[in-house]
Amino acid sequence: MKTNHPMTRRTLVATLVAAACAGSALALPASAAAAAKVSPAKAQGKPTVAEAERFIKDAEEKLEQLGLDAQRAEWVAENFITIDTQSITAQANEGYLTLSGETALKARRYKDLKLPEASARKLMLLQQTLMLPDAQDRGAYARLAAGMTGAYGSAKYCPAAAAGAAKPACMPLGELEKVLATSHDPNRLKEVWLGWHAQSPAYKADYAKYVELSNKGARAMGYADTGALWRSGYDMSPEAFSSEMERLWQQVKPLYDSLHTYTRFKLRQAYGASVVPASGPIPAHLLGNMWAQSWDNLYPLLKPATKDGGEDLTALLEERKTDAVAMTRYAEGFYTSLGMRALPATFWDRSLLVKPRDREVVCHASAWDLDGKDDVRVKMCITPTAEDFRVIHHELGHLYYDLAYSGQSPMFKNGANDGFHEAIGDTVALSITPAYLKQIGLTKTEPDPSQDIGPLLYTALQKVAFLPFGYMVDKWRWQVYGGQVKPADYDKAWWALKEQYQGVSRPGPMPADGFDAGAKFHVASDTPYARYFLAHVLQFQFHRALCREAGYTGPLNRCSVYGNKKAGARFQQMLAMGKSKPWPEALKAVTGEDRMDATAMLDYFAPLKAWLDAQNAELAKTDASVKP
Ligand code: X8Z
Ligand code: ZN
Repeated sequence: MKTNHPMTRRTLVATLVAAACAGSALALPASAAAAAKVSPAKAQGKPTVAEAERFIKDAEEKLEQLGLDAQRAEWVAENFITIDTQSITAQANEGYLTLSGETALKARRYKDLKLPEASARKLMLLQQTLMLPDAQDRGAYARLAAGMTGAYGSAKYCPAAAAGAAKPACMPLGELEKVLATSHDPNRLKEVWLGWHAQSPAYKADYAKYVELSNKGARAMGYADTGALWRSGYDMSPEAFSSEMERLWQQVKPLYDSLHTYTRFKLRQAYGASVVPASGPIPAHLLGNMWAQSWDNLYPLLKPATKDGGEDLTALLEERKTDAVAMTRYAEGFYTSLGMRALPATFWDRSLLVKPRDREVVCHASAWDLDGKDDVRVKMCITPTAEDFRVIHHELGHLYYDLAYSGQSPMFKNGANDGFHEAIGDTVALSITPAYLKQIGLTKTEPDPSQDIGPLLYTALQKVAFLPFGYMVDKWRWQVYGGQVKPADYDKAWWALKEQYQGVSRPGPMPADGFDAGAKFHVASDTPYARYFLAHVLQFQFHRALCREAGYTGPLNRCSVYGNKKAGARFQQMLAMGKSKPWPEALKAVTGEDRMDATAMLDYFAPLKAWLDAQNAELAKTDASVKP
């Protein structure tokens, strides 16, 4: 999620991520300029193209340096969660926010000039930021951001002691997630689910204050609110972006509905009709994941009875005692097989790959670039599971993107849009096929293609199940930032969306002071989320295109581009463009298409969709046989 350029840093600058339509001048309230005590520009008289070019060059260099300094402070804060490191990162972010706000204001002086294309794009990107004129507001904003990230990272559920027994140890998120992934005891699942969701109310008031400050900063730059600023980052208007999201969701919804219906039937068989209703939403604690965002942990309960699901990668990795470095080496090996460079030695020296025993860290996986060149790192608490095997490929995707565009000028050292950044590693991970695992010696057998429904179901439980979650998180934030949802209704709105889109329900009544959205990392750390929805669509589009480039014509789920230099070169060509062009051009460089399109995902899962619909028809007839 983190990338090298300050433009993609998730707290202060997460909102800067991409481009609005060129030429859409953002109306700056005169009062904001006055309050900022920043003259629109020092220079007097009519601005010239040469002056604008100098301004842009100077601004992007200074912002890059300050952004990298802030990034370094954040790296330390997330690797050592203490009151002091939070204070240091807040100060660094505040400094960055001051400069980016001032720069955005000054940039307006050049808005009527006819600049070369690249400069015009940079000028537009420079204005996609918050602008908080008041130093106190900036300080408060930065401190709240650091505090919430730290609070999330160190939160734990401390179970009460049973009568007469010793108090059990407090459980960090990783342990709670493991219970949700492996236990089939609905009471235990509910306990850990509720236990984790009882932690976020501690920073609900901070979040509400943060939203107010953020909106103040967005409005000062002429945006309706921070949600509109986020939606302006896609080379189109915020309204057009909302429509794009909805269009893509409608494309994939029938596939999701089939998966949801099948899952509910199978969970009803496993847990009984008193726990899982015959229709309507599924209780969220039964889906194998704290946020019900991916359901692959349910595979043992849901797998087709008559089909071979292939070898269990988690069991294999555990059995072989594959350590964090070995997991990362497997991922690196995929990228180098495509013709990309080996990771620099500093990556291995400076990354955090294992959860430390003796200090608090933010374990949520992230990828960082600390110098805009090659000081790239991962921070992740790796365990030997199939899930982490995928996640480390995901994180290295961020780093290979960073490395590929490091030759661009600072403003363009970023993904074509943030969905692209999230899609790179996932695209590579789609090539982790049974044939590939056999090729690298991780497995011994390769199931017959007639047995593909099992693996397809497994992948759908990760990727298809994710889609409505990927959509609703920011639907909620757009409403919160837009002011339609006030703090008293945070949970009501959150669960209305969870029920409407995901079809999941809260496993207990909403507490009065609840903040369930805040139990998700990206809300606590204010990382935009629509990017993951886009990435889930884009990765199949990229995969289809790379397989085509490799000359592959069979079913998409059997395609691995491992070792294919031609596909690698095509991918690399897009990665090297960074953000220098509007994203449709980057998409075209790989796929030949200039629209995001879920048909690649639908093609990939077409055999599964047919199978699910047949199963659902059968199960509907036999539902009377489920446990009472
Ligand atoms: O946050 C992440 C990555 C880091 S960018 C591990 N992901 C989202 C999540 O965990 O909620 C990847 C998929 C969605
Ligand atoms: Zn990511």
